[in-house]
Amino acid sequence: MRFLAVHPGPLMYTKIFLRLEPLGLELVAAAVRRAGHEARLIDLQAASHEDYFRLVDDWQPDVVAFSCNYLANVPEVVDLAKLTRARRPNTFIFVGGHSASFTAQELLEHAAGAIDCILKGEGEASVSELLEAVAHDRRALDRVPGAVSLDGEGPPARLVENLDALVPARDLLKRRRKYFLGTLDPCASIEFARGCPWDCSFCSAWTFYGRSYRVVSPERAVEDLASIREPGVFIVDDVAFVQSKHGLEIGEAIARRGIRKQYYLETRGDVLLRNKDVFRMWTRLGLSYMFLGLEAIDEEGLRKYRKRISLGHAFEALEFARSLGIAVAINLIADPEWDRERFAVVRQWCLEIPEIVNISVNTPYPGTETWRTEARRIHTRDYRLYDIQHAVLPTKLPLAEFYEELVHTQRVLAMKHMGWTAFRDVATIVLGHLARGQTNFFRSLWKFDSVFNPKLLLADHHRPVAYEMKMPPPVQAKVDPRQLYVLQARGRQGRAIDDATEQFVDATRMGTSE
Ligand code: B12
Ligand code: SF4
Repeated sequence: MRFLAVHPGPLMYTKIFLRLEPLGLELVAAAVRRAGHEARLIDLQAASHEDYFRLVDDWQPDVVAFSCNYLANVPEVVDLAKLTRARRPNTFIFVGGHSASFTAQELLEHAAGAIDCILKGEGEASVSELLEAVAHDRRALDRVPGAVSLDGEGPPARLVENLDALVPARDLLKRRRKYFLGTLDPCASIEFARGCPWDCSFCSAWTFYGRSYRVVSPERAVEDLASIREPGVFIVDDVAFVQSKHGLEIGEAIARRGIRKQYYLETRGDVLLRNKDVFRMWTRLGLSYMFLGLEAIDEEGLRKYRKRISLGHAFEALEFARSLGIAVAINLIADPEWDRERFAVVRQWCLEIPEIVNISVNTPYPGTETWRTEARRIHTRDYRLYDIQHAVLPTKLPLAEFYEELVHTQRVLAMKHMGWTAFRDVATIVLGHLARGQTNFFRSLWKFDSVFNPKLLLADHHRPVAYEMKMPPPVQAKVDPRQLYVLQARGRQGRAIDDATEQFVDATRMGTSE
């Protein structure tokens, strides 16, 4: 069968700071090819809707599969499915990915028949079985693990047993030069581990994977890395190098192979402090950017986000990251409760530190604990606003003023690293990019005001809403994590970490899940 994989368009952040390859979809497409089908992939972060429809008309796929990791992309995916159905009534259309897995039933209802099914969980695990049913017996759909259709639901989604068996179909992605992250231009993505052993209340990374944590073997990781042509590499792991042994072994294998790249990764402050040797080694190997999850700059804020890391430790982690001599970015979560004074304090603090500071807005998502425990009621059911750049909970300031403060703060912070000042600091790198025809980073330096604008953010709240999100269930004081999992939990056995690391995780997490 002809299988077309589609990644939806960019959200706000991707319009400026970075654009990354849809690794999950490349893995699904690879599984489809292994099962003997013909696969193509189009990424609407780097191609237009017209390009997509041209491809559908010319290539006439038997199956179209959308990736929906981001809740904010739901309306786009539903509309594309409906338009595709109108053009090709017999094409089988399905959706998978992170957010689709948590909102399967409502997605099917919005699509009113234009989406044949949702495949929950890890696509590689059961996509070939799904295609088998599509080709030979559509009634068998409800026997495919993770498949949900308007007619019913199959058995629970299955976990991929061995990550080493997976190879992303990177060759399917046209325009690879479009992918970049800051000065890493162009940049590819790689996965060294999957899942997260922590259980932060505002996050759905752990609930999706049933709090499991699996690793790619060092040999396999380095083989994959060696096949990447791009000089920049984004390590997509939720928390990089949870266990030092794994990070050191991959590092040693990279050194042995003489691979030279520049890397970006995201990790936690307490992991950084626990595994200093690993991060020092990776700095020698080419680690250039690190994103540290701190989330708040005061004890109260950190408690609220249930990071059991004391403020002293958070600053110590920042100090250590600084000492590595690499670019460090941190994220702060702005609460809709923030008033002008709180924004001013944050601005002041951020201006005093050299790091890149990213500010996102506290947003409860389906699949998280906060979705069920947040007592403040969401004031919009427009999926498009759930991109952590908009306020979906009631704001203390009038909404227009909240956005003015937010964007003013984001602008002050962004300007530390954008425009001519930033250009002067990295002129040699940028001139090198331009000489090779890579313009993504250079252009990003001047885009801030066209994308981040308080009037545009406010206007987004007044767009007609075609698809309304389902309301959260009645507020619960305590949530049983089993209600949240997409992939079933296997407890301790599902986490590929040693006992010392398991104890460290236990001491730094707040939840009581298995
Ligand atoms: C890497 C990453 C990014 C990257 C790359 C995204 C990309 N181009 O794909 C960058 C840095 C760009 C990014 C940005 C953002 N991200 Co992000 N990101 C992640 C992260 C850490 C890992 C995703 C990943 O690549 N995993 C590895 C691959 C192999 O897995 P995968 O993509 O999930 O795919 C698997 C399954 O989902 C499924 N699948 C996926 N697609 C399909 C399609 C079909 C048909 C099928 C059957 C299956 C299937 O099978 C795949 C293989 O197993 C996740 C957290 C997580 N662990 O999921 C957050 C996460 C997805 N991001 C999140 C958010 C909020 C954002 C931003 C909105 C943040 C911001 N600052 O604005 C932006 C939006 C970007 C945009 N779309 O324009 C949230 C999503 C919340 C939500 N419910 O919508 C997550 C869950 C993080 C979190 N803990 O809350 N992100
Ligand atoms: S450490 Fe917390 S925020 Fe980070 S991925 Fe894990 S559960 Fe999510």
